[in-house]
Amino acid sequence: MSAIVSDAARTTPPEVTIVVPTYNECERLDTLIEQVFASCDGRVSVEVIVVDDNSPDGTGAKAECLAAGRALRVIHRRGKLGLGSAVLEGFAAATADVVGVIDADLSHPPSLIPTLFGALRDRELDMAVASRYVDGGRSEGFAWSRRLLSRTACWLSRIVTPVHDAMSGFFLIRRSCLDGLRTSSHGFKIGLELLVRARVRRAGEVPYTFVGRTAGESKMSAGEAFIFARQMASLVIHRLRTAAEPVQCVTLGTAAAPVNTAPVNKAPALDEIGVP
Ligand SMILES: Nc1nc2c(ncn2[C@@H]2O[C@H](COP(=O)(O)OP(=O)(O)OP(=O)(O)O)[C@@H](O)[C@H]2O)c(=O)[nH]1
Ligand SMILES: [Mg+2]
Repeated sequence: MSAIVSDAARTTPPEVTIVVPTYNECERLDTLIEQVFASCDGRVSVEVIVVDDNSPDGTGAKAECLAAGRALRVIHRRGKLGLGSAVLEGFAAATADVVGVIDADLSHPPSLIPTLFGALRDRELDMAVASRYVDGGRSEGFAWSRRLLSRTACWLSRIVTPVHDAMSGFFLIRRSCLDGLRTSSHGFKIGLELLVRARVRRAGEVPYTFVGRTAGESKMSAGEAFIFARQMASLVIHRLRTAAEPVQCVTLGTAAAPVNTAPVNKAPALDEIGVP
């Protein structure tokens, strides 16, 4: 691994490690990091690992500043090596038994992290996915063309997984499910990859409101559609070749899901979303 890891000293492992992959996310990173720690405070112990691909806008240096006095580490990679590999590299450096990922652009509400963690723990899930496409979930500020692409990709992904929002980039997974994982994915859809190739037997979807990026530039390109098509073909072949049990999927709750404009400590209680 070519990473340089700073500030690794911890004694008690946290309950969850949140990986934040970044490429040119200088504008929103401080808000995101504040919200992650504020949302988890007193509810779930968290460490954050920022995996930055030598962002030209100085995101890596900014992340180092934000690490001072916090359970936050930064992995600096030599260049833009891709979202999927950034997430896996962050997972490999994690110290918690539960690992997760959240985008740096505030499209995902950090206030949902304790809810996802509670669902994973209390419902004995292997993976808890924040979902736009179950009751109570929605998207805001997302161009219709992107919505169509996302919906189509999710529809296609039902060939290999029962999860409704397999394109979600916001999820938690037990680290033990990653044992022996073999993947060559360098594409965007690492959640889908894990749903099919990792040892996930029971997944749960928790509704939330996705908010389209309001700062910085998208890293999504036309090339990603091609990479997705290749990824899907490979996953279908994998499914046909392996006799793995299909993933069971449960949908948790239908109550109004949080948006990231909500006050950071006002995450819904587990019983509000149907987690006993
Ligand atoms: N380390 C790393 N992070 C990346 C890379 N590509 C994207 N990211 C990060 O991954 C997250 C998701 O990327 P986005 O550009 O938001 O992709 P998206 O959510 O599909 O599309 P938009 O929100 O419209 O931009 C963001 O935090 C990005 O900064 C990469 O090659 N390396
Ligand atoms: Mg985004």
